[in-house]
Amino acid sequence: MGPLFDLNSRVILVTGSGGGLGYTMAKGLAQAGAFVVLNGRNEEKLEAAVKSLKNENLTVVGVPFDINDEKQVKSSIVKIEKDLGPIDVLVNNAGIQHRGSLETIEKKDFDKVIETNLTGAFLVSKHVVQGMIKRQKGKVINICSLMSSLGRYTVGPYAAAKGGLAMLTKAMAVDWAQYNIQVNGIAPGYFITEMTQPLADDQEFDTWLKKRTPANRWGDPTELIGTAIYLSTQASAFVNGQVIYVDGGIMASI
Ligand code: GCO
Repeated sequence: MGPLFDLNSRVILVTGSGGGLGYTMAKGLAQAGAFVVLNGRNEEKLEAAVKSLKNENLTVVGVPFDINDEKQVKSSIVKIEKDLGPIDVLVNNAGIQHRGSLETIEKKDFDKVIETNLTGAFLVSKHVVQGMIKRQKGKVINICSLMSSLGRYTVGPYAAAKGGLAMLTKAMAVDWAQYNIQVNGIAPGYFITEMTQPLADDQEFDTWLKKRTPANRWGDPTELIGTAIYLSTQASAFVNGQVIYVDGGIMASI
């Protein structure tokens, strides 16, 4: 890959990587040479994910913690850095979806989406960045969404959270660039995962989405790996506060 894209001996923490896009990005970063720490709340699911990557001789470990529990976040990061060394790259991927038109959404459900998709990224970043500031070096990648810029009927709480995450990405970039820490975002368009499978199974939605997407198709989760590698390496040393839309052209089109 050459020094620009070198990930060998880098420690990368990917939150919410027991499945979905997080798992695929964790696998791709490990295949590119990184030591990847997978995370998730569901220990069984996390264990299975780690086992499957270890079966491919990838250098990974699993550290279960809830990104919404600051005590767990703090103690887990201390343990990771004690056992494995400094976290060079943090990928804030953990997120949930809760669909429903806003006038029907319960406050507790709205709060949960904001807490997990936005506040969780702040909490994990706040504790990982302490070491990055000391080392004057680090990378943070926030997994935003097409919904960071566009709404879709019944996706209000998620759009509010992901819109906030895009702005938090800029705010983090501004606060931490002085310490040689680059903070950027990846905004996936539509990829088939557990979260979107119900949409892909809906013939009407599937037809609409393919027409709405200039590339006329759903994305393959592995198509996010290249951007994740770029934003994790020296290649993006002077890139700060950018959100890269990996969406088959949706954001470019009316
Ligand atoms: C939905 C989907 C989207 C995708 C993705 C698109 O209901 O429209 O869940 O929110 O998950 O974030 O970028």
